[in-house]
Amino acid sequence: MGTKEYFPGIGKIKFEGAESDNPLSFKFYDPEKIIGKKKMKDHLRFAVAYWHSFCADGTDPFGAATHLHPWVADAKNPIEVAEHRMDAAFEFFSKLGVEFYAFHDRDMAPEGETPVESEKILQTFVARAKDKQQETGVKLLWGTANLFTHPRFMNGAATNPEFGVVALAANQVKAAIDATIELGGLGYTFWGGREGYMSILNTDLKREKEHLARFLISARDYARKQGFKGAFYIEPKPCEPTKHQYDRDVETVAGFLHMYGLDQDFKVNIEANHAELAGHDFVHELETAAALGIFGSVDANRGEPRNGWDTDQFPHSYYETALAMYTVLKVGGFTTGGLNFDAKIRRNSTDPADLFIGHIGGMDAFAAGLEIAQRLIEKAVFSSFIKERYSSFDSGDGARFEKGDLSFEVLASLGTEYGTIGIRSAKQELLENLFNQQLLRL
Ligand code: XLS
Ligand code: CA
Ligand code: CA
Repeated sequence: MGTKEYFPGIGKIKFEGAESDNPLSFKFYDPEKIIGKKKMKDHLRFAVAYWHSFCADGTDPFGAATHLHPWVADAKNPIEVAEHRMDAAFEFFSKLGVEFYAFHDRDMAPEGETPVESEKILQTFVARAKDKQQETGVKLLWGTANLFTHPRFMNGAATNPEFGVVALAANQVKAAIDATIELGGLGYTFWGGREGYMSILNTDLKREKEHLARFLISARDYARKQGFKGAFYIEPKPCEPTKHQYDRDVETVAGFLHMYGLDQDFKVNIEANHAELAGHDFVHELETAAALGIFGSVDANRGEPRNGWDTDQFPHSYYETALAMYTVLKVGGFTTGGLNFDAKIRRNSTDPADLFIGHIGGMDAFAAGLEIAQRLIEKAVFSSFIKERYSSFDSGDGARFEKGDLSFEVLASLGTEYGTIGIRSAKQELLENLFNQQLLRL
């Protein structure tokens, strides 16, 4: 199986260190290096996104495909394209040296004429992927269903105003859950593709949100019944393709999960670009998820701050990756989750090597971020400052307040005793300088 080589002339990518001039080598990602108590690769748990790397072809609203993939060119029909694509994908995962990948059902298997036929095709490709996983040791981080490309989903999937579409969406999700279980997936993701609306004039918002909850509850129950032990993720995004997406951001999703009793099974898959679209820092979304106990996995990419859309570029800011990894370390690291490169090379990056180079840059950025974050933890650069900043709650009335032992009247009466208080520097500039001091010590 898979005799043809799709990335000829490119071998296994190795760590060569920061001084190397070889663009096809890692400068900072040294998988076996121990950081704290774990190997770098076990902290970072990198995954490649099947859709951007092997299905996207550079098409944009203004122009035709620029990425003329050999796995498309050398195939006679859509099934053969999908077979060759899978060969190319696993060759790429192995050469890059990632441990995981993530996929939508339709990335891997073309849709058939009927739902029954589509499921059969998917099962064939799942069997093939299972062999490939065994052959290469690459594992599935999470699976998902594409509920946004087909025209039937133009008004949403679980939130579609037509019941028949909701049922078809369930049919597809059931097959994708079965596929994820069969492939030993550690997670199953729900990104609310078109779960949202464009105009309130044609939308019953309350009913749609209730339908979304009902759909997720029954999908969860089904998956658990089938023995799925992994995590369910909701991936927040504020807009695009709809104007108002229901899963706006981490805080919104947390409220929704609590309201419907889904918070034990569901966590969030946080995408950097989506955080930016929501007007948040990536690290704000990570910290919020950590604080609310729903930190799950990460879609590692970046947006373009001067564009208002989801550009899905490869991450490259060490500042951002260091901040992100700092939160990941503080929360105790990934369990089922990892860093999935939901990122695509630019339309005008057309060399086969560019796909490697994009991933290498992202992996190096997170490896460097991890090293910086570990140093911030070891040196307790911020934690000691923050501990001291809140120390008035550690004992006395402050501690009684935290425990809920003070009535509001008592709390208010205590206020009279404090007089003028509160002018204490928050030292932001100092802390920013300390951050930069560690950042440049790679
Ligand atoms: C789109 C999303 C999507 C999910 C998986 O904006 O990022 O790719 O990650 O459906
Ligand atoms: Ca994503
Ligand atoms: Ca995205």
